Amino acid sequence: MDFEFPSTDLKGWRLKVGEDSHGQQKWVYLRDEKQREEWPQDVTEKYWLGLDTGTPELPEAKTPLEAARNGYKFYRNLQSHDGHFSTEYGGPLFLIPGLVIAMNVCGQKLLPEQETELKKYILNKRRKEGGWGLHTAAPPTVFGTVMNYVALRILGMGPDEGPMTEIRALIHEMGGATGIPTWGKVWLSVLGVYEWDGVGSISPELWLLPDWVPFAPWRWWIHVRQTFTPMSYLYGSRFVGTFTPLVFTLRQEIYTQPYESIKWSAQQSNISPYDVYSPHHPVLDIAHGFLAYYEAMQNLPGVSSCLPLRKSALKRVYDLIRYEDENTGYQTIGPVSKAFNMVCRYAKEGPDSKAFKGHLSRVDDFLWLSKDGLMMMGTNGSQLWDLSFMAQALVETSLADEPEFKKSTLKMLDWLDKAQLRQNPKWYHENYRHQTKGAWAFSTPEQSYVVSDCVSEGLKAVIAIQSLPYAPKTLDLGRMRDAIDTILSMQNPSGGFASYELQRGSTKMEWLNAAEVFGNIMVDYEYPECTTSALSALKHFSKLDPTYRQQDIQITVDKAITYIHDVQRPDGSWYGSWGICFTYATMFALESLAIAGETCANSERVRRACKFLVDRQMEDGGWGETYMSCVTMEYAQHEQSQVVQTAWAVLALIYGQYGDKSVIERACKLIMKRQKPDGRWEQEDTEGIFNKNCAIDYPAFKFIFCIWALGRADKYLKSQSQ
Ligand code: LAN
Repeated sequence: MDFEFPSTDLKGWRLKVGEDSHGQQKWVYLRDEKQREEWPQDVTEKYWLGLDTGTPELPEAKTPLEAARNGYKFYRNLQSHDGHFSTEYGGPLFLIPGLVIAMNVCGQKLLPEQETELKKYILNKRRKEGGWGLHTAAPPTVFGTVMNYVALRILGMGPDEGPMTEIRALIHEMGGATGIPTWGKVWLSVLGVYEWDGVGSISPELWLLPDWVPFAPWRWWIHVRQTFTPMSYLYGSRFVGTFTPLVFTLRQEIYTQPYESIKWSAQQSNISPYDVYSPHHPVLDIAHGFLAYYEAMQNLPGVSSCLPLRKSALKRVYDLIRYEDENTGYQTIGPVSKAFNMVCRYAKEGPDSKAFKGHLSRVDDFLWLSKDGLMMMGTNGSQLWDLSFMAQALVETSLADEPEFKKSTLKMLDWLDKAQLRQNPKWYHENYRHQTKGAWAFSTPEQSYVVSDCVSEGLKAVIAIQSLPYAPKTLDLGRMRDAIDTILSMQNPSGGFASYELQRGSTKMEWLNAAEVFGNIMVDYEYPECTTSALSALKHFSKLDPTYRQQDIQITVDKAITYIHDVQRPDGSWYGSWGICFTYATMFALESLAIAGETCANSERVRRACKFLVDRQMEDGGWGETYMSCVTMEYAQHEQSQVVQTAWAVLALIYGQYGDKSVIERACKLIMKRQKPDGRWEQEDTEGIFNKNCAIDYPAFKFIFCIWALGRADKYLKSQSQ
């Protein structure tokens, strides 16, 4: 019998924007026909649900600028009433299971419609090989397959319903769940289907180390420490949810041998070869070996709760969890810590506590309904990031000068105004946070984290819009100076900028990387992308206000350019850590060099970079890289050109003032050919990456960068031919 995917009536879904906080996005389901009539679906909702948007056909574009205009005519339909562009942000496949397990152990249920759509999403993203990988573009792993199988079971799928038997067979074929990577071990232990003894020590005592210790956790990359912190609480207190019948059944389903016969202590370093990207460093295994003795003491009944060190470590860790929750309005920095923190608050304070309820109130922020079902996003949206680029693109292409787009442009400024962080976080010192005064976060202000490139692109967007004669000067120089202070505070001695903070420790801390599926996660490394955003923001600002911290800005910019020079690869490219991959980073780096006055005409570096790109232009005029470039650090050719990467290459070549205009013309033709009659571009392959190994989608990029590249190319091609 054929199995039918579960689904709800998509006509019942609406997107609520800004209900609880600025920029918030939340999908709600209207069961009642009358409510649906009173609140009809708009184009944004229809678009993201894959329904007919009814958007009109536009006059055929004859020039790149006309195509850019058509593109924005379509894209502005997706602008919300508050000014931002609501967008899905999916890709990673380990997020939903974390949330589903967390809700389950806390005795909570999502709405039935949400559960149905979550199941649909998981099933839709199942690969032809039969399971799930780390992200939607990757082949199955034990982590992806076991976690999603467990999620489906909790969401109500029977053990033999639809494809479940097949999936279980694949799990067994891959060796069963014993070899699941550490983060999976932790989630399964919380649920009660793995034993904490099988998890290498996640010692909360590390948070008792004095700050001067070279590997103390406050020095770790923020995402790792904010994930480690609640994990260490759950590990240190050996938290396990209620033993329901499902727990006992799952214990029999996901292993290749009886649960009771598994030797758990031997599993600590058992990580499935299907999953490993960063194998444990011997230092980590040795540390785990020592800590195992200490942990054995904690485990002795009656002894564990009397040990003062563990007690004070747990108290310390719980305080840090509370600070993080309160700083972020219970969003936390991201979806992984969100689910873990929620369980910690439940474990300590119970289901009726203010803290736990606060967490529940911010679950929907991470859930996005797509045409494939309900997903958990990489963050609570990408509001600031998408909007900042779009604003700059509109201004640089001169589309912002056109009367029909003025209102939309002003709405963006209004959004930016309300999204700027006006002060440092409440628990600034206590939670080891970087200053945030004057900054913008990647998503919403409530999330509250500065990112070096988000504050920079946010500021650039404000400067761009406020340069328009019709725009009010909503952000005065004082507020921009706050942003500048924060940007200046984020430069590392090498001249490069990292993501959220300064680099706080040695790269040797990578030896402690216990998340086997990601690379380069322990340290906040410097990135050419972030560095470019920062240095360009400083430059744009200094034109506006040449007196403010003039010398600091100049020194910072010079050092940043030196860093960009230093990390250029011999083949002329730059490696990208947040977008795919060499094309993405090379676009940023060439923007930096253009600011330094370096172009093909006078710079061998720029010529080398342009040659790198031009050598990779495909037959059809486009560019295409797969995420494997990020994984292997070698250019991986996509079999099909991608409009987003083609747009990045066009922008890069324009920054470099590349002379052969036929290269850019052919690229524009390709982007125009792929445009639909209503101005949209279809979604192609994934655009983003993090931690070297996990792809993440930026679906707004196909609009933003195509419009930007076409509009700029139009000007560039004209100026060249004169
Ligand atoms: C992001 C998304 C945005 C991204 C850019 C601004 C593009 C980048 O230039 C700097 C780093 C940043 C902010 C970034 C860092 C890591 C994030 C938050 C993500 C890729 C989105 C999801 C990812 C996060 C770590 C996912 C949760 C998984 C864990 C490993 C904790």
